[in-house]
Amino acid sequence: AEIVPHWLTKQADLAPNQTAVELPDGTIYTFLELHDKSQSFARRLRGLGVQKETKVGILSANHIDTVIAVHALTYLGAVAVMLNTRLTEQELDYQIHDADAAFVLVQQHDRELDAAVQTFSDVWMLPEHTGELYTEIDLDLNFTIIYTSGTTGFPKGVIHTYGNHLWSAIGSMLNLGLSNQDKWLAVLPIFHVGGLSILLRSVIYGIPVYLMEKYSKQLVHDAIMTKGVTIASVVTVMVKDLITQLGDSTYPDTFRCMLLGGGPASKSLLEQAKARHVPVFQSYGMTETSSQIVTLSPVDAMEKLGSSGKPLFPAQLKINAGDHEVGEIQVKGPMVTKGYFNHEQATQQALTDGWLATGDLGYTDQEGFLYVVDRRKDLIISGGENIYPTEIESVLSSMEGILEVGIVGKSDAKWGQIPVAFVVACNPSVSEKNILDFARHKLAGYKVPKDIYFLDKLPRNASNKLVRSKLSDRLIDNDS
Ligand code: S0N
Ligand code: AMP
Ligand code: MG
Ligand code: MG
Ligand code: MG
Repeated sequence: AEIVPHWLTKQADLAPNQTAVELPDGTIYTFLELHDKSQSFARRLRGLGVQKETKVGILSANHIDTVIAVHALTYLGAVAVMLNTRLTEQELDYQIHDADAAFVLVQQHDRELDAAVQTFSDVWMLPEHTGELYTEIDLDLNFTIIYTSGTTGFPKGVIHTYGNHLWSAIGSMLNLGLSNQDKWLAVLPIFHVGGLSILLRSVIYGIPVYLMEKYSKQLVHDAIMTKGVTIASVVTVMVKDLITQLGDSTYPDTFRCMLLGGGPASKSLLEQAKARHVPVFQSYGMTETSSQIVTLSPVDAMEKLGSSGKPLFPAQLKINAGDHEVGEIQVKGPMVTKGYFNHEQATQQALTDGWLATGDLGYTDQEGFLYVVDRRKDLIISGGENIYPTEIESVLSSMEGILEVGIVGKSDAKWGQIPVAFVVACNPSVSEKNILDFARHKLAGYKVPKDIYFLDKLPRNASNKLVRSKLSDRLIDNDS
């Protein structure tokens, strides 16, 4: 096994007085303080039976305690199951049980979960238990599990080892560079890998994170203008907002990178950003690749608008098609997951000799730059959140009075895409309102269909498979 010194302990030694986390209210935690608090939290968690490989759910916004909890688990060799706060209780229960989480850490008791729950303050009240804490990190050990929905309709837990996260952080740095002035804005939720990876880069590089709990374009704008932020990770909807907010001003020169990921961005948005001197770096990545795996470099960012760039230093990319033709994007590298938790078959389907079949379609140009042209099968991305049609279809089909359902994405000026439903009802009393009430109880808000169209039957092919493209065509007809 590959062993490195514990990364937070190492930073607490190398740069004890350097800021590790800065909050908008001005509170600062140095690496030494973060180390001390994380170790203290770990000793309290031990009283709850947390030990090597214990799975602990974390369901929380970007709060300092969330950061401490993630690092605390590393001192016990435990696994953090990062849970999306936008999900319903039913959706959360599924993930919590699938991941076999011993309990869930939350900020407040505001959800009725079918699981043991501990608030951060509950844990802070527990006594510290003695015993060894990890002084080293085994890079092959599992560290985090993050759920991502699959084409089958059920989310699967992507496992990240410490090595996955370390190599991801190294790959990012070898591309973007590192300055001792760097400060990375974390407004993306920590429960997705895009947010989580910022925390890990912070301890691996020894740079501060500017941690924001709630997104607003005004607050993010102000942070970039006045708080010395040099890099910010964002999704497309935020870029749109921020360009509007920027108006005729320009960001400080020290703001060197707006790292854009989590989904596509239109050429026109990228052009607007370029015209406003906003240093947008498009990237391509996914939960399975522990964040970006293909990113434009600073040198190419302005010249290769629309491209997601080249595979990062420790990664490879291949497309099974003729030269420069569109095919499925395959990636390989030490940041790629070893698989899905307890889903051996799905793991085997996704990974072949270390190559991850992403399901996304793209091509590379003459110089090897990647252009992503279409997403993995039927995936809808709304504001950086993924929505799988099958998941919504199976939930709505279970409603009484509904015979069948087809879900497709509709383009939306704000969110990029939104889900809409085509419903075949077998009971005339089923209304749009009934369906939405039902959906809101079972599905995260962003998954609830924004429009419902009633049909007599759904378009199916000869083998009786739903043909969603025909539903999408109807949307275009309806709009025009
Ligand atoms: C865009 C965000 C911040 C919007 O949330 P906001 O404004 O806080 O909403 P609320 O005030 O909570 O709710 C208001 C209403 O809006 C609805 N709503 C909220 N979000 C969405 C949404 N996404 N789609 C549709 N509707 C939404 C609420 O439901 C509410 O409506 P009502 O009242 O009717 O309920 C928020 O959505 C957000 O944080 N999005 C980003 C999520 C994210 O992190 N995605 C990235 C996931 N991918 C990865 O992590 C891998 C790629 C990656 O690593 C990466 C990604 C980006 C940048 C860098 C990297 C990297 O490689 O490092
Ligand atoms: P997630 O695992 O939730 O982060 O979702 C990752 C998915 O987002 C990828 O498989 C792609 O379908 C999509 N995606 C990520 N980056 C891009 C990009 N640059 N262009 C288009 N789609 C993207
Ligand atoms: Mg996902
Ligand atoms: Mg908001
Ligand atoms: Mg996504």
